[in-house]
Amino acid sequence: MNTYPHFPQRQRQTLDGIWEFAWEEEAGLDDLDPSVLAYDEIAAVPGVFDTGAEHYGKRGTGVYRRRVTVPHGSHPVQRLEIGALGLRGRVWWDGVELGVCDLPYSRIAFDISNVKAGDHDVVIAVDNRFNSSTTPLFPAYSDFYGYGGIYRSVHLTPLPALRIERVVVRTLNHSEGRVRLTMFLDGDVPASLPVQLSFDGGEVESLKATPKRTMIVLDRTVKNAKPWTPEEPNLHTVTAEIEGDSITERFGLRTVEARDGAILLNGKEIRLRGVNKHEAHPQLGPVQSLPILLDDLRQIKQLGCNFIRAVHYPHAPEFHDLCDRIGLLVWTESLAWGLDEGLMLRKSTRTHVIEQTTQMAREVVNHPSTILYGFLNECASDSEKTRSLYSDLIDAIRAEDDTRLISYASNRPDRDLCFAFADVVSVNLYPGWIYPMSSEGTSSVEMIESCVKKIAELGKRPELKGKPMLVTEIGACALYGCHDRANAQWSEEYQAAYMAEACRVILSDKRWAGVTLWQFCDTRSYVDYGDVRCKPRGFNCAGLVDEYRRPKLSFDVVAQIFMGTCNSYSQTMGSV
Ligand code: ADA
Repeated sequence: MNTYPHFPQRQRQTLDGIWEFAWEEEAGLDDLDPSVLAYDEIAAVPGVFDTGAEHYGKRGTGVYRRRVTVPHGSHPVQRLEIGALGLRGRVWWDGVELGVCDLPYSRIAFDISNVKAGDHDVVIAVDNRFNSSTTPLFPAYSDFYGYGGIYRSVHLTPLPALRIERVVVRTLNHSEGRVRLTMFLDGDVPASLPVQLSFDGGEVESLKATPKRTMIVLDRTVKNAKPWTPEEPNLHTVTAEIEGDSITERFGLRTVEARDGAILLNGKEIRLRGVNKHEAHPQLGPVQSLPILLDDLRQIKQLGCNFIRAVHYPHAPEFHDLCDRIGLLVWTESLAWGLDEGLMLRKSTRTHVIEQTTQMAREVVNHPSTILYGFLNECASDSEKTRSLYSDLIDAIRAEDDTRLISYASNRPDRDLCFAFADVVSVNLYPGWIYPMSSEGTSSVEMIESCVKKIAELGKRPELKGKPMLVTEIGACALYGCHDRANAQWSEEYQAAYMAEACRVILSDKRWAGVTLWQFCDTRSYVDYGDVRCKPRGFNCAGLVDEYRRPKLSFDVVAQIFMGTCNSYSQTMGSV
């Protein structure tokens, strides 16, 4: 599958496949010498080692090694790109260290100079042990599994001496097709240069451009422009060519804004019906197989969703490409789950979360599907001391991209101190299931309405007036195949009733701009860390489908409500 940006002239080699593998249960990443290890196993790349037979559930360091051949006549600067790894990695080229990768789920690239034609050795060591100093964004208590391995593809690309790194396409007017193109050059950038430009593979415009600080900014109108919407996900491409390099970026013409409590897409109010989605599979872990990913998105469409909250880290480029293509709106989020004040105040946390969030915004900027950026899920947003991190993150995103809405999901709405910074107020609520707990004699399902109504009152606060409000998480668990006629907790009937009531209450109240149910599919979580009651089988079982994507009762119930054919559990039961 073609991911964007795409560089038609670059001879990119994929390094995916079977690599040699060494398993080091004791050695830490920082004192590892890859030249003395016994590579007596093999492993798939991309792939994680802790879901497979050999090292299932183990924590330690997996060391991947392979030989790569650089062809004759190749450029001497080669870019080694690792789509993502976790939890922390260290990389060597011909025995020389290239660097460390501290950001799980983020792309990392090393530009290697003076590379000669012939064979070279690449080693990638990955440690999946939790470490609050080196990997503060992934605490051991995170309610999703901290997988170990190489999550996404690895590539080696020769870089031309003068190159186009990316072109940012900003919609100026979606109906007229007016766009602003910002082209970023790198390498030996001259004072002026010829550029060829074309949209949708059509007529080529030749121009002489004068870069300013390695950037070329051009306003253009796309011929036969069609706006992008979830119903009609029309896409366009722009190709820019310079001597020795070219780039194709895909984009959609659409605008998004927040006004009078509503989210507007292309100037029209849109209400979001969605699910939270992790990158997770029992055997593949976070590795995205295209058939499974595509089918996940099809199932989400079948649910009647127009929106996905992609939790709790930056998702794969293929995910964004497919959402653009099939018309699903997206909340794109950086890593940080439930950090307390102490963790948030660490310098490394600040550096890591700002770096990852900035990179995330840069990488999804041309995807029309992403309408919202998020960060710091359920962190300490009720502390005076952490407020600056929220505003700094918002500034960092805006510096990359000021065309999308920014929010974060709070689990402490009544005492949150940072909502005013965000464009959209987002709350995670689990009435009667996690918090607030139900009082004696009240069922959790009965609690939903009063709790959701109470939180909606937040919108009356003067500093939040006019901001759209979202319920970014609400839901309850069910064990696939567990049934009970009295709707006992953990049964599919209980979950279906809970989800249906949540949808009914939120969607019938115009104060909410939408809802994302927790969650699309069951996902592996920690297996032994406190709170075992919530994690039978070591899974978060709140999925509308289980981990193999088998629909639970709640799937059809939610689909009927989201499609507008029913609005309560009892109505849906007549036809399920
Ligand atoms: C939180 C969190 C989710 C999930 C959920 C749950 O709200 O944001 O990632 O852990 O709770 O099911 O407990």
